[in-house]
Amino acid sequence: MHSSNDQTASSRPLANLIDGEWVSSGELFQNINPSDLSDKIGDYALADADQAHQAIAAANRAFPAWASTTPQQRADILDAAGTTILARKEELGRLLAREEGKTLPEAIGEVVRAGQIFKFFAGEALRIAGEKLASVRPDVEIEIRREPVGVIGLITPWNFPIAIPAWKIAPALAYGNCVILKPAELVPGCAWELARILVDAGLPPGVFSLLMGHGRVLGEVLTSSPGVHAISFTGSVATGRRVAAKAVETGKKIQLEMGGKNPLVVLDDADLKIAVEAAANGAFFSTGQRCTASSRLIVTEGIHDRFVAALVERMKGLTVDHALKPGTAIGPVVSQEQLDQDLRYLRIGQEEGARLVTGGERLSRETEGYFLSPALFTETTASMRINREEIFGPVASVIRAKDYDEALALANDTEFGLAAGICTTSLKLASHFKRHAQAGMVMVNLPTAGVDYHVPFGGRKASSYGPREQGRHAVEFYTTIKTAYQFSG
Ligand code: TXE
Repeated sequence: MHSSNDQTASSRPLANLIDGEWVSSGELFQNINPSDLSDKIGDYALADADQAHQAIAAANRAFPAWASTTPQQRADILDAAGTTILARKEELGRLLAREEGKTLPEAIGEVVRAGQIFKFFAGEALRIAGEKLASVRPDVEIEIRREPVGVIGLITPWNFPIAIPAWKIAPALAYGNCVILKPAELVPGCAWELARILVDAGLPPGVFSLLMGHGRVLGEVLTSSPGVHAISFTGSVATGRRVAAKAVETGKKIQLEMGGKNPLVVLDDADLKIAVEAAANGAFFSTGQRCTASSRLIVTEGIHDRFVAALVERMKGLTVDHALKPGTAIGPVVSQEQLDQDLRYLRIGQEEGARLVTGGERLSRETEGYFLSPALFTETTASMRINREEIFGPVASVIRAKDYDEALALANDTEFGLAAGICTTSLKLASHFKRHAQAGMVMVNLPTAGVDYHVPFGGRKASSYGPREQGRHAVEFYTTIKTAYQFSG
């Protein structure tokens, strides 16, 4: 084992951060660019279970002092981290596009979002409010205050390699918690840079640790250790449920963000241009690898054929290529495994009787990568697997509805409930949909994907569990309430 304090981006392999030290282990894994399989981004050290236990112990040692820092000290560190992220947006955006495969403009946008999140929570650290109430007993006063939870394990997926870690780390630190981040195996690069930025911003040792490596090893330690007091997870439904079951055994607070099968309803009275743009963006941008992707396009009879024709036209104009190439609208699928999953669902859809009107082809480009043309199914029904299971690729299906009522019923006919959208010019139906869509987020004349950073994010049903993420509401998960009584008679 090698340990040093002068880890730089140019030295290899990139190490884990445990108790303020950059720690390498014998085992390494390679970070490969899905746009160009010959482009090796770097070697990263795989943390093992012992190192996970060390990080947990260090976080518990660091917690009392960190929890007692002033809001100003925490705000200054978060603000400094945000400033650095924003100043390095181009370079971090390139790294993100290289390791995950979203296009460079999308990647830079995600980096900017991460910077803004740190700045937002720098402000929130100064706004931790409580309540004061009179007691039902004479001369007794009651204070309701918020305190940090303790050590928080963060388990993140590959599809937003910097924004998701940011929106979990920033509130956790703002409210005085210590953090252990376990990023997804496929995207250690952005997480490593984020760790480096946080160290440079002045975080004391142990307050933040980075453990790169396998979920089944590190995730299991984080979810089962009594030294971790809360787990915030984003990923698949199956892993999320497993994490929750484990975490409950040791009484942890849990927050889960999982899949979606998000409907975008398009009504006869919709502005066709707006509807096509919302569908193309929501379903296919970021290669459809967003939990908020519009994967079910529910379209009423009167506009169905015009909408399908215009969307197919728009899809044909979307260039699929290397994520860093100017003009690329859709980058590669993230990995061979994910590509296999997308191709499997394309076959399933056809076997189920859906009509593949365009796309779904493996594409060759100048560089060898996981390129897939955006695919659209029509003549689909709500019961088909392609309309019930999360595909997580550039694949969408159109479901025909006879009117608004049927469209709303179809929109809600899913085990998921993350985002739901409607395209209409009717104020009455837009308002009705906002009230009756069974989802955590509702969009009118907008794609289901694409959300602001300063307001709550999350869903219902199988999509989410526990308090919301982001915005002021993040305080619910990252603090615990204390009710204090004082007699002053
Ligand atoms: O997800 P996992 P994967 C869906 C999407 C995708 C599929 C698989 O359909 O094709 O999930 O992706 C960690 N204990 N989504 O394999 O397994 C893991 O290391 C604790 C949708 O990437 O859920 C990673 O850090 N942790 C989703 C994180 O969990 C464990 C976004 C997520 O990995 C663990 C991502 C364990 N036993 C995938 N096993 C969305 N809708 O946003 C793994 N992990």
